[in-house]
Amino acid sequence: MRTLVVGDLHLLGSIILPLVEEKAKQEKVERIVLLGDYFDQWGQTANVNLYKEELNFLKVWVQAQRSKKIEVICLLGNHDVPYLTGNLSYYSMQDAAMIQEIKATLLLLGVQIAAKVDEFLISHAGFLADEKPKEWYFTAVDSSHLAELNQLEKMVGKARGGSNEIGSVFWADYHFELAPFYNRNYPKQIVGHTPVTKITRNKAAGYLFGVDTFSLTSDYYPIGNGALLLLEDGQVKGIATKFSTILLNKNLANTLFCLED
Ligand SMILES: [Mn+2]
Repeated sequence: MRTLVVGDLHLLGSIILPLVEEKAKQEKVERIVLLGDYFDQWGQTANVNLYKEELNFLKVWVQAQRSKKIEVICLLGNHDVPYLTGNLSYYSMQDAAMIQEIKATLLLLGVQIAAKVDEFLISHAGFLADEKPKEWYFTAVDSSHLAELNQLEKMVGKARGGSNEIGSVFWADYHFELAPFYNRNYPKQIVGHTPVTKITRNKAAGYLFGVDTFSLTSDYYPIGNGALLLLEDGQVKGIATKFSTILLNKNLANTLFCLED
């Protein structure tokens, strides 16, 4: 089964997901894995309209793919978990009604922590060292998991400014944690979370792929080239998109994240 893996969205789904849809069609993809971090973007946490529009876009888009019999697996990132647990971060938006709407939609979409595809373990940030995914990580989360989700979300390693020795599946840094402390039980992993300029493979760590190619600098310039990862029978291929050109043009024309009332 051909699977497309999509990096962190950060309120850019209305730009990214149509590109994903186009490539999914061209490549005859039957499964799409979203690596999470649907929300939060530099300087936009008070922009309730943006959250509302992007949340709605995500919901409608995922449901449309599923109705076309494309399996869509929605993984959870460190920017999504606070909206489920209510334990908000400084980078979370604060509008109470919107937070409830985000939580309800994430649960409706059936968000989960990890997925296993063709021997690859896929998650937002990755499983480090001797960390093992629990059985429930591969199924949709529900209210009985909130305490454990909160614990995992608080495990931030030193490489990301936290006090833990190493980060959890929501926080592991690709370069400073996941590669040097790579998990010998799960050498084949695909992750987002750490911005990369292109699909990145760490040779020393076996088959460790970083796919966070849509993240932006704080002044909204694309860091990555917007490539997607295609997985077929255990073989990995990069799929180019027009993302970085679109972003650059929107940035230059000053049409990104317009506040409209
Ligand atoms: Mn992210």
